[in-house]
Amino acid sequence: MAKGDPGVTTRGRRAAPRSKKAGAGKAGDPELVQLLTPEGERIESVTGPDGTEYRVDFTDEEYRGLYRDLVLVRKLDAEATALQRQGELGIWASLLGQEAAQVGSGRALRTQDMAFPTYREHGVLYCRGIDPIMPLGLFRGVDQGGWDPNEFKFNMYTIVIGAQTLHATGYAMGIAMDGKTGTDDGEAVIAYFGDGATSQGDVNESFVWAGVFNAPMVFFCQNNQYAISEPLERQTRIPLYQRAAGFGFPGIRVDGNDVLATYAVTRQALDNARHGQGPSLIEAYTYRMGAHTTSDDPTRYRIASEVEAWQAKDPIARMKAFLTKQQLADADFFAEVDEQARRESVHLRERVLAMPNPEPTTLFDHVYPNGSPLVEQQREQFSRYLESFEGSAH
Ligand SMILES: Cc1ncc(C[n+]2csc(CCOP(=O)(O)OP(=O)(O)O)c2C)c(N)n1
Ligand SMILES: [Mg+2]
Repeated sequence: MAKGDPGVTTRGRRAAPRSKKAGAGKAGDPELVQLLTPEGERIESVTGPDGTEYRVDFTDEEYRGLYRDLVLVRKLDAEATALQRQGELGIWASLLGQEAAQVGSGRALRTQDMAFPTYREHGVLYCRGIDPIMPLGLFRGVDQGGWDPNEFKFNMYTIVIGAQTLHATGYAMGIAMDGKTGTDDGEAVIAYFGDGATSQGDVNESFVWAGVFNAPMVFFCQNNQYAISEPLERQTRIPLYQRAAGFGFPGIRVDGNDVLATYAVTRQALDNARHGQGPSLIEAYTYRMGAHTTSDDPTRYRIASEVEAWQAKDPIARMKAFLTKQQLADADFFAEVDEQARRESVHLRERVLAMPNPEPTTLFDHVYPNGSPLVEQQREQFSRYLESFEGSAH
């Protein structure tokens, strides 16, 4: 699917509802924006609580493109998990189950929008056009994160929970001060974080700053129900999207396993931000199907029936069911996508195994753009330490 030019119609925040096909989440939760049910049925449009009408208007090719994205990011992610299991990566944080939340929001970004990820946003990274090998270099420990955030408008992965929301808010305030908002071509910023991160001071502080300075921000929370082993009920007594009201900006919950609804809601929030209407919070309601990371064993803290219930809401299965029912794709198409995914994952594996080990002192490169005497001192110390092993068997 062409980046930045998706055939979507989402109507303005105050637009009167037209053909009201469903209030937010007719199919189940009354608070959830959904355009594609788990069975693959299309809901034509959904009217949000403030009267915004959410709908998408993709071409057949674009619907198929979204499906391709979902399958590819899942396959590449599975390959990374396998590589970690074989000792080729130090750790991996899988996106399994969260493909629609990431592809829907990632494709909703316009070229000029800036994204601030956590450590799990491999699907958004893919949508930004970054080579998927980049995060594998990071988790293999041979790279410090190899992409240029300014070139791809996608910042470095952030492991410190919630910290990137402050970076994003500062960046958003900066672009507003530079006069880069207020038009159709204006810029907007999106910050990704998890349900657990909503308990962090940093996230709440960024809500305050974004709210009072009307920053062009979209806070995109992937509520995957867990923060490692801590379930959602240990983070909040109210639905997370309702937190936004206390900070003075709108919040909305979308079915994060529905790529169409996630796209529509994110595109609308970004457009509101770029037009100077300030921040909003999106809670993408989803589920982490795998472990927190490859260092975690989720069978210790959650039951199999819960995982099975979410399997029935799988984001890829529902898109496949939709394409099949609407005769937008046939068996040949699905086989061709699977084959592409297989080829790309083999290619990824080959390239990871061929990644060279870096010179150990490159650790000290790029700490500061213009260097620093203290870092140089540390580099020399470390070099002497390495030299002390020369000639020994270790
Ligand atoms: C400031 C900080 N505290 C603790 C950690 C350890 N930690 C890593 S991931 C994680 C849970 C995050 O959960 P959530 O925000 O829901 O994101 P998810 O991993 O589920 O995507 C924690 C506590 C950390 N990385 N940073
Ligand atoms: Mg979580």
